[in-house]
Amino acid sequence: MQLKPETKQNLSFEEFKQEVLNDYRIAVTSRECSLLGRREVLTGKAKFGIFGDGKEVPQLAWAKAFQKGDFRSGYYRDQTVMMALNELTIEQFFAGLYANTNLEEEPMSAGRQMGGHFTTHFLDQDGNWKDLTKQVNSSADISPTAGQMPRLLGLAQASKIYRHVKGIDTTGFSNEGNEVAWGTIGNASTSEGLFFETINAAGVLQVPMVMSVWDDDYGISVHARHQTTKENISEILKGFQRDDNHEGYEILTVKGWDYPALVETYETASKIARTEHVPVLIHVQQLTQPQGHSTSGSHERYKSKDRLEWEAAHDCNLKMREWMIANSIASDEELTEIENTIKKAVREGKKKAWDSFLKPMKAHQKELLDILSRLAETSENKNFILKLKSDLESQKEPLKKDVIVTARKVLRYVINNNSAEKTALLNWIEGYFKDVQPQYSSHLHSVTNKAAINIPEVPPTYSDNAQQVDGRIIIRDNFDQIFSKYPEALIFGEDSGNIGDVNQGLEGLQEKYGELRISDTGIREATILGQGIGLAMRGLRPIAEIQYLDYLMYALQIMSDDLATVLYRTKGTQKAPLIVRTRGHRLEGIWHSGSQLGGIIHLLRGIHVLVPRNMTKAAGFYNTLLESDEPALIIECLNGYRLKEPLPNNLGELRTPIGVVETVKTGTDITLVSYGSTLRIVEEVAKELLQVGIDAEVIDCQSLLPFDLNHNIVKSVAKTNRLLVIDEDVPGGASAYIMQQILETQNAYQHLDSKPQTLTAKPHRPAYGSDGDYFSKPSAEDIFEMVYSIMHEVNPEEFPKLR
Ligand SMILES: Cc1ncc(C[n+]2csc(CCOP(=O)(O)OP(=O)(O)O)c2C)c(N)n1
Ligand SMILES: [Mg+2]
Repeated sequence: MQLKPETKQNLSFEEFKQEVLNDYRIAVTSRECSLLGRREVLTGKAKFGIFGDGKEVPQLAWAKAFQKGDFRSGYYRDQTVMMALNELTIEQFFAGLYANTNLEEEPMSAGRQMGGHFTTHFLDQDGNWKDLTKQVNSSADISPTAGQMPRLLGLAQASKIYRHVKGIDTTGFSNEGNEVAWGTIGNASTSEGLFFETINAAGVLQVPMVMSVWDDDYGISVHARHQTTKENISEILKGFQRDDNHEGYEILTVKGWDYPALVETYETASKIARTEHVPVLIHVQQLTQPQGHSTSGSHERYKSKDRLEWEAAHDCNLKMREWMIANSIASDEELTEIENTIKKAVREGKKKAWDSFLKPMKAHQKELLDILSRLAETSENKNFILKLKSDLESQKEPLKKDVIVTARKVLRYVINNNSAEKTALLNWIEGYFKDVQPQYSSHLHSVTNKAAINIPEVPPTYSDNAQQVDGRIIIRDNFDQIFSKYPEALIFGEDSGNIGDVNQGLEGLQEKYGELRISDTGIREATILGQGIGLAMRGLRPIAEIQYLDYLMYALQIMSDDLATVLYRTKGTQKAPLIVRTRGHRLEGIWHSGSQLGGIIHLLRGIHVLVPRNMTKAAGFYNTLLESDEPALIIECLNGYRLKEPLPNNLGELRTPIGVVETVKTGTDITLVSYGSTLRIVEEVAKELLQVGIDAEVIDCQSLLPFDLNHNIVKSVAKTNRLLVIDEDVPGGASAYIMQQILETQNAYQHLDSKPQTLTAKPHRPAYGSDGDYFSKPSAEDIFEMVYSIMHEVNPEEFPKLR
């Protein structure tokens, strides 16, 4: 190893020495946290621990290259860089381990994520953007390995957009696109498709992304020979290396215990990515995992004696220590003293974090004990109550759950008691839930005035002689308005750029707004989604286009694990108001149909799911969402682009409200509820039903998540006393959810005179072709006959049996 990295030669030796010593202090602090962290789990104070031991030294080098305004998207080994960037203290490290729900004490997720998930705050307490150029930024981690990769692509691409797209106000978001997006991944997780998809996409897009692979030869117990061809990720990625004739990557390799080489490597990577906007891959080799993978097991079970010995000798902190002594930066005694001081500081920090964690529980415990003392005196079950009280009192380290369990159990002993003391207990329980439940359940959606449900409706308006046009014209002209009104809006997807999407809803817009704003992407749904998340996290307004609803499945994991949880898992300190555009429903075949909606709505809680029945409604949803700060999925009707609609004269302005149903036909006999393309069939059937004397009310859900916030459907059922939900999803899919909302949330069961029913597709995907469709999905005749049979049951004389 050389003594000093080149770049540091302008420092005096004394300054250099102090910087190295300071780095070593961080490495030792981080290691000590890992060691004590493991013990906290094994003694039961924390549930699970996964730490950054063995990965400390490369992160010291990374932190030096990390500048204000940069972004991180990494994984659970990155505690050292967070400490080196002053974004993680000892107390905060332990607060995360204990799941402290106080955001000030546990700023990573307020206890919502297990330790090892690192976040900085992009938003202030009111949900407004902070100045991201003046702070270091860490996008909140997620647990699925490689799940950090798609978002990383968007974080990097934002720099490119900010550097090259004119007209965007970059204040607080970018300094001429000079920001690097830093990614980390474990060697084994590079086996995931998301890794390769992201690497390829970043090479195509040429974005300032620096990707570090922490390579310790293992993924839990599985050795590299089962993970990676040639057991070497940088070797097999060599084809991505740029050369004189081709753009590509800069690929660097470095040993994870070689401090000066690491510092130099990270400096080089930063410079290339930052100035040239070229992606860089740093393969950090020969790392170790001193305590094994996590608190769930021990690595002695799967590592050989030789390997364990090699790891002990190549521990990066140890190698750094040896190098410091060899180069007279510090003596063994000096370093031992530093280590001892740090050990003490970590122990103290840990204790402080535990005390703070327990403080609210102890206060609640005391409150309840006082209430129970008084209550016991008024109750004939005094002894039972006192027993529960003394059990609670004996708990020296109670959890929130322990306290409320006692309160709720006591309640059962005072059922017939009407005293003021019982009222005090009831009030206390209510207050407790009011206080504690939001600590676990808030921020699934925005709590700002920009929440989508707060954006007021603007109905479409029409001139007297409004033209009837193809639906695609309405969506196209509305997008034109959007891109001229919002310079920070951009759309990208397969075929979205040059030809203006497969249905020409973006026709001509690339020419008008440029290739960076209206762009084609590779066929890579997960990273299209990730691009959107990263761009949205950096203040842009992306619309990620997934060509067809069926192919959303490739992106569904990222939508579910990442996008849907951003606001929740950060307790409102980060957001990604991404709009996902797709099209589907009612196409004739196993694919291009809407059979997955039940799955989608259940996997995407946290994202609005909107199912407009025509393009005017869809246009209005885009306009609403661009005024809001929330993510949403809009599913346009694939068979709606060529259907005629009257052309509104307020495109760009009209807004469809979120969570509001529309009654498209009033009626008195039965309420028919549907959405999307199927709704058109229901509307037709409603006309046919009139011919046999059945007057159905038809309601379009429009928005599945959120669902009928005004509870209008129950008002309809109160009038008709009958309910049929029609859906092209499988039985028990979205229709079951709709039914649950109507019967349970809206209490419609009280008004029913007939059995509430669903009419859905067959349990299989629809077969190909018009006949396949007819025999797979609810047809007009199916709907007619089902409504008729319900009415036959009510009044067989007026409606004799049909078949
Ligand atoms: C998608 C997914 N599959 C499996 C896991 C369980 N898991 C957690 S960490 C891990 C091994 C990761 O190894 P590597 O990427 O080399 O990182 P290291 O822990 O070695 O730093 C596995 C399989 C997961 N978190 N996510
Ligand atoms: Mg590994």
